[in-house]
Amino acid sequence: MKNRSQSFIAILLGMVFFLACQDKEVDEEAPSKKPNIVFIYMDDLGYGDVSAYKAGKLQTPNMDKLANGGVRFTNGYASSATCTPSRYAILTGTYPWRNQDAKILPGTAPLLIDTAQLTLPKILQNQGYHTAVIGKWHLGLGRGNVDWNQQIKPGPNEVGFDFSHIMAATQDRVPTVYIENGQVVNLDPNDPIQVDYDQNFEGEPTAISHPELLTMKWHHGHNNSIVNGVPRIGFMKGGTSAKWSDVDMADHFLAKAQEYVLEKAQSDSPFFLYYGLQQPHVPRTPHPRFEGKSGMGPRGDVILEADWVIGEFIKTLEEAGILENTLIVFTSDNGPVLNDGYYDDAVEKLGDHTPAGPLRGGKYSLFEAGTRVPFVTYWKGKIQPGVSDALVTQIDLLASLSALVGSEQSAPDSQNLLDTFLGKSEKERDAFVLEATTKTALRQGDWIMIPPYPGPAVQNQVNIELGNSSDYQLYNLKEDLEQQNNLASSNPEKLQEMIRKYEEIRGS
Ligand code: NG6
Ligand code: CA
Repeated sequence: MKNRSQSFIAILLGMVFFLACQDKEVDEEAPSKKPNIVFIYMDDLGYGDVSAYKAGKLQTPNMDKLANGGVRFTNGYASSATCTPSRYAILTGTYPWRNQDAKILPGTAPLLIDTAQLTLPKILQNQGYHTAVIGKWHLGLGRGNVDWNQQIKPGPNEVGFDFSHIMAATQDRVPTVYIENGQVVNLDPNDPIQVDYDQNFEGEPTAISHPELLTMKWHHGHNNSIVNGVPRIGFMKGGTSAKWSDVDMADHFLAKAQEYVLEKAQSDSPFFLYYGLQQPHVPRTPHPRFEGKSGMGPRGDVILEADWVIGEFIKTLEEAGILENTLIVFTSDNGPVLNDGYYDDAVEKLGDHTPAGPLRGGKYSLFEAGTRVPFVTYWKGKIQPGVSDALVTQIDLLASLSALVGSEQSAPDSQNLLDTFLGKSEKERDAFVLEATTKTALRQGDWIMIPPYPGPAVQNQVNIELGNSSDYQLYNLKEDLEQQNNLASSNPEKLQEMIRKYEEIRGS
């Protein structure tokens, strides 16, 4: 009896062991957890600023690692030639020109995204993702009249981010403090912060009243409050202990991003990190480690700083063992500008570097350099390296990534180009209405049509051609990437076709 029951137990144990092994095998074969998704979103980085695009002289080895190891898009577009509208579009999958408030925002602007609106981070949250934004926000906070000394809401945490560590607007706008989950970091309650974009606070020095306090000189705009010797847009008083150090900003955001991914690498759920770098937007304040490194002045130096940051960040993903399970989207919110309001030698020391590559225009422009930006998808071991000429836009990331994570949620303007982003297809967007300071143009196939607009042909302060003309403009970008031959009068059929399509989309 004893023997029989013993052998019965042995058989039972054997079966349990066998089943356990089976389970393990099944586990190993099952698709691993959903991929982490990281956006590395640059600020004002041009098509020619990334050496992998072979269109400029600056060397960016770490950005190149992404670009040459993933799909490098040559027709990848930001939705707008300025920051806020592009950021609005990448998060909502919606054309920014549908929202008349989607324009460059002051630091005191209310939250631009409706808290009821669908956003990419919300879609990902619904699929079990932990979501975070670290870096530049510039989409407004609160509902107007924010008290910076209290909990600031609504903000990123109310539109889909579980964690936020941000600068409110831009590096050149007050408040010059970091805000974590709605709280100003390191704020001393005895030294409250006040912010105003119309009026100075009595007795506070400005760039006009105290030019001797400046370590960086302003060229246009940027003559209000002085922080760290840099004159800013807007007035600010108090909050001394909370003020950021400009030269440490890159290290600061990097440390936060590293801390976040290291923590989430331990977790069972995937994460989405929207990492908004501040470079090479003005004021360009490289850490002393990078000063003079590019030989192109601070603009080149901060791009090298950002490149180093990206290299460190990728190393962190690698060391955490999650690089193979992380899809990285690397791109920029709009095209390049040299003099954007400070005397910082960006023009003088440029040398033979071409931030826009062969493209016409720049930031603020309807011409290609305004919105055609470096755009890369990278996923080690999953995406085959390659170059794609397919027309893709940042608006399409919402529908595409929604499909990737198995969600059915989407937004009407966003097109599912997942296979293109994964390098498996050349399917492209059928048509795209790009935006530049509230003006719009139609990009479709090899063509772009720019309607007539009043206004100067060139914005003299920044020295950029804006695309304004009293005539229709029609360019074949395949044959004329530099937009030198306006075919509007020689190809009236194409022009009419483009106008019809443009009106159809704008009217919808
Ligand atoms: C402009 C600023 C410019 C920059 C830009 C926003 C002046 C004269 N110019 O108004 O320096 O801050 O806004 O850039 O103030 S963006 O990349 O965030 O859109
Ligand atoms: Ca920008």
